[in-house]
Amino acid sequence: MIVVKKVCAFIVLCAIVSSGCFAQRSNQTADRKANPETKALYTNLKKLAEKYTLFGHQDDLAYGVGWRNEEGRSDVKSVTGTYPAVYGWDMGHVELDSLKELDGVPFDRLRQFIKDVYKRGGINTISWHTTNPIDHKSAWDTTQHIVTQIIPGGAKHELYKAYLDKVAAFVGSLKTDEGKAIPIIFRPFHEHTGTWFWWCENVSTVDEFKSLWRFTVDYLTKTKGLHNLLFAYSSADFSSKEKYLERYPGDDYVDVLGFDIYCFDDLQAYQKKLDGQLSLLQQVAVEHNKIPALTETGYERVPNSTWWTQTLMPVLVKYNMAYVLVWRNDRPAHHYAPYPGQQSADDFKKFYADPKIIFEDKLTPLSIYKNQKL
Ligand code: BMA
Repeated sequence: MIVVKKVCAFIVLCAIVSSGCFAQRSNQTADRKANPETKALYTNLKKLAEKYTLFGHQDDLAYGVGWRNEEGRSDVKSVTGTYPAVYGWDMGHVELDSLKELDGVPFDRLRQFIKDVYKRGGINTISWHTTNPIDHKSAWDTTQHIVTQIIPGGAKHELYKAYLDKVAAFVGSLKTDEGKAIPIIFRPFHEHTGTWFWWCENVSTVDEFKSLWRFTVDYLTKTKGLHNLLFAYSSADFSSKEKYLERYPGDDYVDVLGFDIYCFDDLQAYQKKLDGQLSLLQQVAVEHNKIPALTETGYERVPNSTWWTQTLMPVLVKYNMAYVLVWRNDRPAHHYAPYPGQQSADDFKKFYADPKIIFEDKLTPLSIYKNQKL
């Protein structure tokens, strides 16, 4: 009798565990078939985030203030002596078969930059300021409801598939000389809680957005067979966990959680908003077992000489963000990282030297694409 009772108790316990009561949120990549390097990146980035934050810069190798396309040059390196750990790129206009992405970087160069970064043990993340597949107007054109027409069941769905075919062809071409697919953190449909892109919340419903996201992930991984992608869900402003998760397509479709936020002249207002949102993001990331990151930030022209250590750092240091990425250095009036002589350059060197922050010199020895104990 006692044996029967014990067996029954064991069966009940198994049922509870398998029903998910005690089950931990999945610790796997959204693409279960991701290649070993991509899985290692996922695991290692999550581990590193417990202690460190990697520094990232958009288009770092392609151009800077006063220069364009000079082999090996980087404004970040010119100031600190080393490259960023994370490199942001954009593939807007790949969908148009254009030779250059939307900010003028030739796709052939972009491919080479991504290869160089990977070889040095750095991390590549790609956003997609895509035109819309219906009339090819810019990402910022919100004059019609596009999403409802291009998701599965929509009249223009095939046009969206044709766009994704171009994305898949480019991503599929990101390989090492030995033919290994290079891991990429893909960050589509960013800032969706804003109102300025055709995929934003003012021009798509919650369900339409989720359908667009899920279709995109499934098409790239299952139909096109790409297994080198981690997927980053990154919003603009939000004021609660519920709001942040409103358009969340689900744990099986996302690897990195982030948001984009910019600093304007009221530094304290920026700090307050950043602090509040990072706190919410961190809670959501823990609850969903995902990698948290500050996917875009910065202060245009960095017109404050201690912005890095006195404005950004005091807030950043409170949280476990895997990386923080500042936007591109296009011209004197539009840049987010310093260059030699720029007024925040000395302060940026102090930020670089902070033990919590990792640039490429400290990342390379960690071999983040290898499955190992960090
Ligand atoms: C914006 C600006 C634009 C650019 C776009 C996409 O923030 O930098 O000049 O075209 O990002 O990179």
